[in-house]
Amino acid sequence: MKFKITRLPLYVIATVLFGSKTYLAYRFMFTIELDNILQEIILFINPFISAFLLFAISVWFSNNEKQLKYIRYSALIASFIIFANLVFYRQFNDFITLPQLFQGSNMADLGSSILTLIKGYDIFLFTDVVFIWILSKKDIAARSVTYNRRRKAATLTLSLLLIATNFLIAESSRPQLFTRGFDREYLVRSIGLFNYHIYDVIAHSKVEGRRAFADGNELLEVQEYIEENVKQKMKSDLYGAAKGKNIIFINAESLQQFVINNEVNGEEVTPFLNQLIKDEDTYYFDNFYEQTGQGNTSDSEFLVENSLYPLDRGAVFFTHGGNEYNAISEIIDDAGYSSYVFHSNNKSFWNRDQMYVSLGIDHFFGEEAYDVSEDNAIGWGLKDKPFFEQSIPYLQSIEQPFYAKFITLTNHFPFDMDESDISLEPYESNSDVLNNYFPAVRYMDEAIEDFFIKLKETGLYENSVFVVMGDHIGVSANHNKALSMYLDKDEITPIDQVELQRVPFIVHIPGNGKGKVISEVTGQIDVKPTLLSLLGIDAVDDIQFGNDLFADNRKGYVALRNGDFISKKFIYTNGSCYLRGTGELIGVSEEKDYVVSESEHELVNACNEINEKVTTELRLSDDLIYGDLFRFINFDLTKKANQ
Ligand code: GP9
Ligand code: MN
Repeated sequence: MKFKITRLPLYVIATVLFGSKTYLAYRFMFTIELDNILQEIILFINPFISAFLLFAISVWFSNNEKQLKYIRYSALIASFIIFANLVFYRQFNDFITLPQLFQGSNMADLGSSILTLIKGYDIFLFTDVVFIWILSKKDIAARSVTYNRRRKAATLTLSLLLIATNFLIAESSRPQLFTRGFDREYLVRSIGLFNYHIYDVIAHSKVEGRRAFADGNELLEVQEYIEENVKQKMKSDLYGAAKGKNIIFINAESLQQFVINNEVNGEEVTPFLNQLIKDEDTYYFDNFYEQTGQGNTSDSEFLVENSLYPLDRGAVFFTHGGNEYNAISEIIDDAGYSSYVFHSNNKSFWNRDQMYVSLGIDHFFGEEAYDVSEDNAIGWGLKDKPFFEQSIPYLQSIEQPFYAKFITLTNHFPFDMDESDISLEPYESNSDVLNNYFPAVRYMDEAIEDFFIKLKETGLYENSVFVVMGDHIGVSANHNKALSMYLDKDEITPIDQVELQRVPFIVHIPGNGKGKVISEVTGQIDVKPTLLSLLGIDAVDDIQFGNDLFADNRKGYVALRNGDFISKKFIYTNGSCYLRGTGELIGVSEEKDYVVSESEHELVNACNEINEKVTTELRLSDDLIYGDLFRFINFDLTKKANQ
């Protein structure tokens, strides 16, 4: 019998078309990294296997028309899922998770950003659908199949066997793949987008179940771990240095450390912050890491307020916005502090309105507190200069002492600026995102400077302590080529990638006079205990994972949300451990599978030891959140008992 395309049933044609399309999308539209030939192969086969599973179901429809209808609609819906993931990926460099789907308000608020994330050539994702659609309408008899029970069962068995093979190769190429859910790119690369989504749905239902089954007994392990591994015995010299003073916390949107003391076109990017850092009243941490996950700004807020890790999936502000917490605002309440957040964006963005109540924040000055017009807004809201300016009267009117957090917004992806606000020429490279990042950062720098000037005029300056912190990276790995050019490097190595996660952390204490640059490895998890110590507040029974940055006996490492970590000696990333400083790879890894010497063996052990702690710490923090375990502790009682 001669092979004739006209004889092929639609479910087979659809498998080939949709499979090829999906492969091309993975390969050329997403920037999925492929390290070896096995990964190339697995990425190539999984789209066809998933497509076969999807379309082969159609043979069970005995009505031929319904069979074809199922194929065309499933092709359309599945294509849309790829498209939605692609748009999301361009923004977050990650794939959609189920909790994120419930962040509909965020998606809607993306506004101008979302348009920049959709490209004309995305239409390619629907070309196969058009073909499938036309074929499904033409020759119904030729395109549909009428199988007997045995053939139906055989088709199903074949698709399940293919999937099982796919899963087996995936699991053997990276053991524990299915237990380490945070490695989403690896999951998609190995089992495909659709199977990943199924995996995600199952994982999410488990999360819901965990809260229902938690009974508080899990707290014991957490408390023991903290007692042994986190708690510092000594107080710092700066303990109480801000007692009774206001705290003015500036959450600087997308501010990365590499712009500090750096130049573009021969001009400083952040002249004000550079000068602030040099000030004798300023402590500047230049090895301070952001530890956020998918929740971006909200994750950085979560870290700061609770000194707990954000979740590995979704934004904890959304998924666990109704939990009990023991946040800064709740603790300092007893010392007579009230707490406020200023941020000129929709109040429900990141579910802040709900989460701030859970965190014990007294008042949230959101968008409606500001006079926002076409002239003074860009991107998602009010520009930073009018934002700070309009915040001053509020700040003057609230009762002191206060803890006030200001969340800036202008320096946000895609870093669009009005011509009149640009005072630093953009960089020149193949990435507009990086190019425009610099003038946007400069604008924020100027806005913060103006804010300081105004605060000095109002007299609030002397009686306040200032913190400036970058919330998370602004320029993602998608712009590495341009970044390497700017940073004068041949390429961005895995170590560079980790180091790019550094953000500025600045503590300015007017009148202190002992400021300096502190280069210890530190991170956002450490902010809460540091602030409490500055205020001279003991939260002895607090359950948290950070250290006072000014005191000794710190943990000595910073865990990133994906399980990577940085310690004095090591940088651990992508499953490999490197010596910090030299960048030398140590121990067994995918790239190097032998141990050279006795001393290297010791290093491997030391690195493994930290790795174990990091894994435990992230797990315990997740347990606290998933089980909503704080509901089993009455911190007021423990506080009283300690008085
Ligand atoms: C939105 C602002 C920026 O209100 O916090 O959000 P991001 O995308 O950086 O999380
Ligand atoms: Mn942000």
